[in-house]
Amino acid sequence: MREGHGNVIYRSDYQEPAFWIDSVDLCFDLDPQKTRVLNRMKVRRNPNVPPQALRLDGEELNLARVMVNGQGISFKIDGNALVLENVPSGTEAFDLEIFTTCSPAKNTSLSGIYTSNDSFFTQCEAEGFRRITYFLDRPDVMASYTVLIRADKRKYPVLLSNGNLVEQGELDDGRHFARWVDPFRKPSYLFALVAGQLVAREQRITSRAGNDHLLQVYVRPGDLDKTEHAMNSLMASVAWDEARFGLSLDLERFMIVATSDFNMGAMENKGLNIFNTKYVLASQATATDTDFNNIESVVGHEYFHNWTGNRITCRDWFQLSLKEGLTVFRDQEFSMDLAGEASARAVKRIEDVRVLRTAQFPEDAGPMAHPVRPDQYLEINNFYTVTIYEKGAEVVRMMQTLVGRDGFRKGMDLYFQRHDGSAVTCDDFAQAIADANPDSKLAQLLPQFKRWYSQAGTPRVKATASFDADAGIYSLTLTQSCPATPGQAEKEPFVIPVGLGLLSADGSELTQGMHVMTQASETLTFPGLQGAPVPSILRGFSAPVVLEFDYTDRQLLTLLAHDTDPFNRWEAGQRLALNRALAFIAQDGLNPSDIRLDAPYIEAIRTVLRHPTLDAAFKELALTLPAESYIGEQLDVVDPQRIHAVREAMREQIAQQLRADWEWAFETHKENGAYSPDSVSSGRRALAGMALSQLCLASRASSDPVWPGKALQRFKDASNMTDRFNALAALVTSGHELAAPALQRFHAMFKDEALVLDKWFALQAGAPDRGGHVLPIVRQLMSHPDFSIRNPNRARSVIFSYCSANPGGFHRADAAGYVFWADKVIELDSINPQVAARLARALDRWKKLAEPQRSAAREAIARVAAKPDLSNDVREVVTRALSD
Ligand code: B3K
Ligand code: ZN
Repeated sequence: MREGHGNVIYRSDYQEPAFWIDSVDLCFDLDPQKTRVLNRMKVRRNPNVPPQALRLDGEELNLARVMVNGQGISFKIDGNALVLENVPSGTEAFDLEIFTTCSPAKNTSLSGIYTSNDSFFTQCEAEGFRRITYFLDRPDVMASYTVLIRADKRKYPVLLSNGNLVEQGELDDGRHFARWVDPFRKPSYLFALVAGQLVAREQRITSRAGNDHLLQVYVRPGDLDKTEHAMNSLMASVAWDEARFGLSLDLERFMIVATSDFNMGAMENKGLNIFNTKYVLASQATATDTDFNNIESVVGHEYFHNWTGNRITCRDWFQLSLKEGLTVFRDQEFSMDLAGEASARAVKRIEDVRVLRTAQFPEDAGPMAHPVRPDQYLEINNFYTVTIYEKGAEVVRMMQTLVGRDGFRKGMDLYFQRHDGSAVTCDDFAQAIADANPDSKLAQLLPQFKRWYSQAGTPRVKATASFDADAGIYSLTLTQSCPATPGQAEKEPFVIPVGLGLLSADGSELTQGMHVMTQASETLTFPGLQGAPVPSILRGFSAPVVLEFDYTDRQLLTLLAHDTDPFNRWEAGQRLALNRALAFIAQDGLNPSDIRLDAPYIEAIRTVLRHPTLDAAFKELALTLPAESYIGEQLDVVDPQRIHAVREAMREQIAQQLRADWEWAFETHKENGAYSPDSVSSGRRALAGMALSQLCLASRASSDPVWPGKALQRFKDASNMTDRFNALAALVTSGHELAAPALQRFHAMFKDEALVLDKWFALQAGAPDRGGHVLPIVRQLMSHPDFSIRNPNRARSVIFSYCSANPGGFHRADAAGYVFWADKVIELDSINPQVAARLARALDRWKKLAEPQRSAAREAIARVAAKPDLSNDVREVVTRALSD
């Protein structure tokens, strides 16, 4: 590590803070250029820690005054810290007053306090509060907050902060004020302030517990008609947490505010959630079914943090998954419970597993691999990862599997009984779940189970089977291993719950159960069988592992047709497709256009498509081929362009061979009556959209204009964004000439809808590459008048859609994709390091690339790494990528 660039922080170095801050009284005079912040705190020494100077965190602040108990005091600035050597020596509380200024208008990092569309917003997690005032900016310092906001009344009529509004009124010179008091102690990362011209949808509710609450969703004037779904999602969240976990809303008022400039999805500030507009605004004309679903789950997620994150928070940032893994688990359960019946729940489970496998498994196998509870970091913002979130959620899910749903509820109750109001660790959580279920497998195996928190890497479970026909005994041997990850060469065996079922050759279920694996290798025997069964292993994806089993095609076809576990039914279809893709990729000299899919496979997927009782949503998932990135993960050496070509060729084959079936599917699913985003009608739209896309693709080979013409018509006539966008995408992804006028028309229709324009940009930057045509389009898009690299949503819609979501277009043999990537990482780093560091991760897996891409990618990463003055964010990512 080069000196003077920030240091690596280690979990093992944790110490309690040397001081506590009991209360914070903040006074803001808002001005975009120069905002004044007066911070008056009650501070006292922590008697558990040896006496030392008070070191406060601060960044990008202009310090004007420091006073202790009303008197000036000597101080020094040491790097980013404000150091006070001479604060009172006893353990009595003292008053500390600090006056600083900062410039929200110049803050392009969107961390701390910043302006967006002439309004003020804050983002403090993880370490943004130190960009607002000097503080002990760490989650274990919990204080009571009072906030006075003063600002020009005409420009900033709405002034919001956490908690309850206790006073408001007029000031001289057209200014006004509002005073907010948060009744709960909180860490600084949950502080929030919003000021601007905003309007709110309001809803009064009475909770199960009988209390009245005011719910508000604030947006810019003109967007109010797009807030109904967010409000409904919020009401559903409040009701669900009461019903499922007995957790009620603890505030009189709960506010959501949307902003179009936001680094991530949303933020759970106490009583004042701040959201990316993408996860608030929706109307049938502008948002797709996926958008509606995402809004429901993100609104739920942030709301559920009110208990899991805010009432009980993290002791230190290494414990991040304590709140994130648990809250993702809760939002997944919420969406499943709202989806209703078993098949819709299974669809949600499949979607969640798909995210885990296409994003988290590669992370766990790459240079940024880290345990669910990491041991070290350079920049904490780099650790808001799919491992902390999604794998963390799987770890919580396994606990629920081991103690049962009711046992898990008991565990949560005990967790709140023990720790409400404090900052705790992942160990505390696991202990509470185990202690509430003393007779459970979790309690018996707790130390071993907790290896899920400490060991990185995706475990592999290899299954081998044999059948003794004479004795009628089937034996299944399960062997687990886990590959080395950075800093962790050897791994100990995990506790792995393995959902199991056995099917007879004709597809009827013989037995089912849950086996909890604890050893490196275990053999299970099943006596009394008439013939060799078909095993259905890892049902429901009961653990976040890679399951290796040499299924025959015949076995997979049986599972695809008959498995009672919908997850494994879907998985069987994926394996059939994956095996074919891998075989084609490996076949030397095979030209993708010569690919022929075998009849049994085609017949099997035709049966799924035509199935009389399967849900449309399930069919759409089952007929979607494994993602290019997932196929790549199965290979030691990756040629992304070949993977793309093979997958596209398979798609085209399926399009042609099932043409009549796709026509049937489109005709029978295209009409869905009045728009509603429910799971049944959204599933039907998804399947109709897929059918249309396949029909446009099939027309390409025959140059038949009928289906592209129908797609254009549907694009024009659609009454909702899902159908309209699917039709547009069908034209764009099939490369049809009608795509250009349709894109033009789409832009003209939605030129004032930022979130829809993001879709327009993303569709073009992520389109299937034909002979390298996408990169020039990406460059053109970046000089489009509607493009701005400073807006994270827009930057993601073009740059990320190309670099992270379009492997076939990005990994060019001429390295032009990588040159573009390096230029953009460097450019973004000087604007917004968090966004830049996300982009930097697009080349995480460069070591697996085939030549010439491998060398070219390394060169591009090295060029970024050589740049002086990189942020810690980007430096950590590229340094790790280049290390062995
Ligand atoms: N807790 C925030 C994420 C903060 C990210 C900081 N870089 C949103 C969430 O997980 O709900
Ligand atoms: Zn979260």
